[in-house]
Amino acid sequence: MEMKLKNFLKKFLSKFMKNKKDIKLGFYGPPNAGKTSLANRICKDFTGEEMGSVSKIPHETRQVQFKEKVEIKYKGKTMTFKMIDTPGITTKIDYEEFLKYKVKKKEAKIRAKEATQGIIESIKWLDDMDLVVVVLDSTKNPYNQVNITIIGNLIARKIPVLLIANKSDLKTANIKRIEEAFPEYKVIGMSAKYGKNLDEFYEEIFKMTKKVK
Ligand SMILES: Nc1nc2c(ncn2[C@@H]2O[C@H](COP(=O)(O)OP(=O)(O)OP(=O)(O)O)[C@@H](O)[C@H]2O)c(=O)[nH]1
Ligand SMILES: [Mg+2]
Repeated sequence: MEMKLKNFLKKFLSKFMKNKKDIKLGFYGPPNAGKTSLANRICKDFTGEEMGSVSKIPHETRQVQFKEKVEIKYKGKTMTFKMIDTPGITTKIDYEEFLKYKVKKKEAKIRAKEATQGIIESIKWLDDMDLVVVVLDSTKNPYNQVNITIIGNLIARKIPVLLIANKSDLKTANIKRIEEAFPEYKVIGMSAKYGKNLDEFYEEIFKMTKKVK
């Protein structure tokens, strides 16, 4: 009985005294995995607006982007999030990589510099997140230093993590490989591009909000 009363008071206070701010939901991961595509889909569904631009050229997002007051409705419940889309994290940025995409040398050098700054910003903001969605490209081997470092950092900071095995629509997608690389974490196979499995995504995000400290 005492426990029930305690829980009730906690809920009551957080609801009516506004002592709980919007949940900060971050999208993290390597470049080109589909972070912005996923964030856009959610934003568009609930606000009608997009979050940022998407491109096949890596490091399209080079600055942390915010979207405040995104009210997500799922199964009769509504929760308000502040969404944060971040620049892709990688260990090496070489301006020559951009030349392959027909970006001019001068522009490529600027992009490489901005992308490097973007990674620093992404990492700086990590501590501020309440929940983090790590978006991975499921056609790629997930077991690398960057992914392990991002996930390890989140765990050390006690920030709940959800892994997205994105691009499940592609033939070479391998969701199982991600599950096996990170067996301790929940993995959802989805396609941000085609909006596949969004329901499972919302279900899990709502569940995770209960773990927010
Ligand atoms: N086939 C397929 N392509 C996808 C999917 N999600 C994203 N893409 C494509 O992957 C590319 C990168 O998508 P973005 O959303 O820009 O990826 P990002 O993780 O934000 O990339 P950075 O901003 O560079 O870190 C684009 O060409 C997208 O159209 C998906 O589910 N399936
Ligand atoms: Mg992006």
